[in-house]
Amino acid sequence: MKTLLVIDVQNDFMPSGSLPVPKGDSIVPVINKIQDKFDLVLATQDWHPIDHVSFATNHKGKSNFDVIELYGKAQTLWPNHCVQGTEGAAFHPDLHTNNFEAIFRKGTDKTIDSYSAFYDNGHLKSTGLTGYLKEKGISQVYFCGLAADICVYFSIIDAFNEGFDCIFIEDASKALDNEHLKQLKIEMIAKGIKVLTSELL
Ligand code: VGL
Ligand code: ZN
Repeated sequence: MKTLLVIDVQNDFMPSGSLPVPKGDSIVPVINKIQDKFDLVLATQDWHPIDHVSFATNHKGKSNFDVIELYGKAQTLWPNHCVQGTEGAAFHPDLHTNNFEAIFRKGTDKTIDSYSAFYDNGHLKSTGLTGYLKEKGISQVYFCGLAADICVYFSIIDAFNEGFDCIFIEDASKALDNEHLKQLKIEMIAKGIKVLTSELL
């Protein structure tokens, strides 16, 4: 089953949102157009409680984009974003969501961040997505969404490490930092992850 995972195409990651991804809105028509090339479309939502540990506002004396240490790992402190049940956490209003067979929410535990659709950043808890895909006999997953260099990237790496063939759809994704994405693409291609554009689907 040809499977697409749409990552975090939510209002707060749009240019007018609280954690804007440059040109984040430009991928919405691309994702809408490619959905009918797939037999199964899944999505994720970043879905944080207001007291989430990744929000700078929850750390006295800290500012947005400061980096702290959490469980021995670097944790960037973000502006409040994708707070559960808010407009910012909703999908972009133009995104076609009717075909989404299932939506996996992540970042719901206030004590730890979760960039990947599969595991939290400490690899402590699974979202159940690996089991969902494996039970359906899926061995290959296409990825798109926001932010390409954060949640899309970490989802791809986890999927790859779980044994899935991974394909990154470049023009259906946008990065917070394009220079960073360039490096990550080199790394992904070196591992055997495929990078392609949507006209090749
Ligand atoms: C994301 C930073 C914080 C993402 C989520 O969806 O890429 N980035 N939370
Ligand atoms: Zn987040």
